[in-house]
Amino acid sequence: MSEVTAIAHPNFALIKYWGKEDTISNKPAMSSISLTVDSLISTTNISINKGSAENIWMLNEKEQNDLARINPVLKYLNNISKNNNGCIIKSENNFPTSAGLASSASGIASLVIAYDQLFKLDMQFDQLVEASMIGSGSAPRSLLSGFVILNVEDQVTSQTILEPEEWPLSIIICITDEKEKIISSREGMEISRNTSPLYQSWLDSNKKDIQIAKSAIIEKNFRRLGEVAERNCYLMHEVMRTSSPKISYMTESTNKCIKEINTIRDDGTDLFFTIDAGPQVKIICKPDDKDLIKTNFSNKPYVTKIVEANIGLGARVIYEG
Ligand code: 2P0
Repeated sequence: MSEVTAIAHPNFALIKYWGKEDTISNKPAMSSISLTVDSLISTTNISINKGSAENIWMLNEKEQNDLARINPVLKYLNNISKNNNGCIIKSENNFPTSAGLASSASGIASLVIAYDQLFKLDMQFDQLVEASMIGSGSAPRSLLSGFVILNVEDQVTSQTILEPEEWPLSIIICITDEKEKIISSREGMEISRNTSPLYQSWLDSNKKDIQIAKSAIIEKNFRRLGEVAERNCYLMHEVMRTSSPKISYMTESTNKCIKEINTIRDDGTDLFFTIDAGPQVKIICKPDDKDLIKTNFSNKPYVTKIVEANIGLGARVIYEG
């Protein structure tokens, strides 16, 4: 086999990871719960750079000079496969990269799955988790389908709580700005850990939020899940805001979306939102309500694009040649 292509979807955290326990293994300091998002796709093709130890990484058809994100992952994987050659990696996203849409999670998860297949490693799931975590702390969640928990107490484990068809909710993404973020999540997390006076209480609140969200998902309690997800999201953005220097990924457009969501909710429709390291607003709703919500946002000048999604599957190989 000379090449393998794998795909993975980004995931949106409902209970978020913001802060690392260890910057080398990249282990998150807190557990997280996410949804895998089907219509956004990262595709990664991998082949061996025969006769050279150099890794080459093309992202959206542009050769990357900075391989700091993928080299440690490849080093970990080469150790298992005993490969001494470099790899040629071609990744593409069908959605904006580095704009708060979790492209690094899906990019890394697809890379790890493609590598495993190219070298026929048949890695244990725990090793896939460890390898992808080195590249992005949220990437292990993109290995799996549905509602996913990444538990970091003791050993890091990742598991699907419910499969997509067990609770088929809809996701509406309001894109407000496609520009790449100025402060990467990686830098931002370290700034927050070192400077935010709220960081300790953010850490302390994680266990409870995980418990509430996990049981709300198991019981399919939409309102309870929405309440804890919004509270958790607000607290993460407060941690960012109280960091020094201040980190703000939310913009005026983001706030206008939140206001509109609150109006729709006051009018009797169940929905909730989450926002990550970027200004885009992700709305979670029941499938019957998605058209009404889309119509509400379709004529808003502060929303540049609306993307619809369902809850998706985990990372998988799509081509071997
Ligand atoms: C999350 N984010 O739980 C949180 C919420 C952004 C806000 O995980 O440094 O690309 O590579 O581990 O995983 C985005 O950060 O960061 C992220 P690294 P990652 O989804």
